[in-house]
This record gives sequence, structure tokens and C-alpha cells, in this order.
Amino acid sequence: MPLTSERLQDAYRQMLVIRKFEETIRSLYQQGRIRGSFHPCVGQEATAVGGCWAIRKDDYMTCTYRGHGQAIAKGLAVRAAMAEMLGKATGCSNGKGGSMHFTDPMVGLLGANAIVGAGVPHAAGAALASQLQKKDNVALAYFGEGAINQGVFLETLNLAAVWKLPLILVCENNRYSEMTPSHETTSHIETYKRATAFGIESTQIDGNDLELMYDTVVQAAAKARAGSGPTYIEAMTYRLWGHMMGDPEIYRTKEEVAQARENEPILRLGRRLMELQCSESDLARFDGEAEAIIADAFQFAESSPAPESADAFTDVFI
Ligand SMILES: Cc1ncc(C[n+]2csc(CCOP(=O)(O)OP(=O)(O)O)c2C)c(N)n1
Repeated sequence: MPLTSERLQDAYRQMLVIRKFEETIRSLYQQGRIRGSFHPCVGQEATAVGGCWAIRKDDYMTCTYRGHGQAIAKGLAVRAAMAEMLGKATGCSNGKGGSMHFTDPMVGLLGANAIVGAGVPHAAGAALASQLQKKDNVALAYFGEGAINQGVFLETLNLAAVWKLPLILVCENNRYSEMTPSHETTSHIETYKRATAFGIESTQIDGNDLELMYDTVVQAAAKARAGSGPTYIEAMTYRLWGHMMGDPEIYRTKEEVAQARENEPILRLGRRLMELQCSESDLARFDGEAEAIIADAFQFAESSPAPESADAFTDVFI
């Protein structure tokens, strides 16, 4: 069933929460408060919310280092996400994982991953477990188009097809892998065609269209739950900020970014809500509500303790 107009309003607010989360982290990063790297998902909020809202809380999801938005959309508490960024004991990984290792098994978030492509077999493993245990859970893997040349990606696609795994493969194609235009590194940049070659039902969609993203993943999930195997979705999107903090962005023009801003998902969903009878003041109210969620999360993280040094080696597996 498509999202009702009330749920679309919720989705809009959720996308704003994600956007403001990233803006807050950027500001903290600039103040030297964030350790390690930060890869913002600004501009990619519709793939996160549309995808994660289309599956259940007890379904599984894996994402990349650019996965803050996806983690929050899957149900990770914003407080726990913010605290993790600040290295606090109340963070989702007890303050010891940071930006690239958001995890919360209670909401099916099996883990973000800094290794390009590595989350894809993890999601397939969760899908296989579900299948073997005769459960109806599905697993969704997010990855960038830079992952499709990894051997493990191709091996996973093959097994997912052979075993008809309840797996949803979501490629967020934002046209760049780090600082390289993806057509310079990939023979066929329409990545869904590669999945088709494995016999996997594949499609390419406008990933900045929240409703389309949601509907496409709903269908893929229904198919997977019915035992009819994996689906590959190439969601075309664009990251509006650099690959990471400090990216000089010399590989693309300011005009290109400005043009992409016209097509960005929050602006677009805002326009759609206006068509559905929301007023400017409704949109401003959603913005204020999102702001309050972020302010609360920041307050929580600020007042949380750092991990105890005695815990340095707990949760460490070798
Ligand atoms: C196995 C591996 N090789 C190289 C890197 C370095 N690296 C980090 S991000 C990145 C680009 C990935 O691009 P893409 O998959 O398109 O995702 P995006 O960053 O655009 O979200 C690379 C090559 C890595 N983290 N892991």
C-alpha cells in the first residue's frame, strides 16, 4: 500500500532529522569534536527513508560508512547515534565504533561497514539464516555503485540468485566513487544490468523520489517473503556534499551541484506535500520538530559519560 499523506509528512520530518543530524555533525567536526572520518549522506535521504520504511523493524539491514541516515530510518535512536559520534558510553556501539560502525541489532541494523562491498554478503548471510530458519524476514543491503566491482559483490549476487535468498540489493548510484566519476572505473555504469546478468530481477529508479523508492522496496520485500528470491534496485541519487569532510570537490563543477540541488529529495517531498494540502507553516512546523529532536539528542550526548578505560577491551573480538 502506498504511503498515506500522514505517513508522507512523517517521512518528510524523518528526512529533515537526518539532514539536521548531518549538519550538526559537520559543525561538530569543524569544532574538532568528532574523531575519525565522516561521510555525509546529504541529498540521499529518500533512499534511506523510502527503503527502510518499506521493510519491518525485525528485518535486517546493512549499510556503508555513508549510512547515518539509513541507520536512523531503520530505527536507531537519534540520541544513541549522536552519542556514538561524540564517543560517549551511551552511543549505539558504546562510543567505541564511531561514524562508520553504527549498529543496533534490536532494530535489525546489522552494522555499517567501512569496507566497500562488505555489507552485501553480510545481508545475504542474514537472508540465508532467515530462509534456513523458515522465517519470513528479509535483508536489505545498501551499497554504492563503487561496490559493484568487488569480487565479493559478484559472488554474493550469484549465490543470492541460486539460493533465491530473501535479499533486497539497493545500489545508491550517486555517480562518484570517492573523488572519481564512476564511469571512469566501471565498464557499464548502469549497475542494474550487471544484476540482470545473474538472473536477478533488477530495476533502475529515481532514488530521490521518496514514494517511488518506498513502493519499489515494498514490492521487493513482498516478493522476497513469498520465497521468490532477490531483487536489485539501482536508486539514482546525488550526494550534495563532498565524499567526506575536507573533500576539495575538484572533480565536479559548482553548476552541476547547483543543478542537483533542484532535484534534492527534501525539497521535492516538500513540494509534493504542498500539493497534498500542506501549508508553508505545516512544513515550518515539521522543521521545528526535527530541530527539537536533534537538540534533544545533542543535549543527551553532551551530558553522557565517556566510556570507562576499563572497558577498552570489552566488545572486542579477535
Ligand atoms: C575494499 C575497499 N577498497 C577501497 C576503499 C576506499 N574507499 C572508501 S569509500 C570509496 C568509494 C566508494 O564509492 P561508492 O561505493 O560509490 O560509495 P559512495 O562513497 O559514493 O557512497 C573507496 C574506494 C575501502 N573503504 N574499501
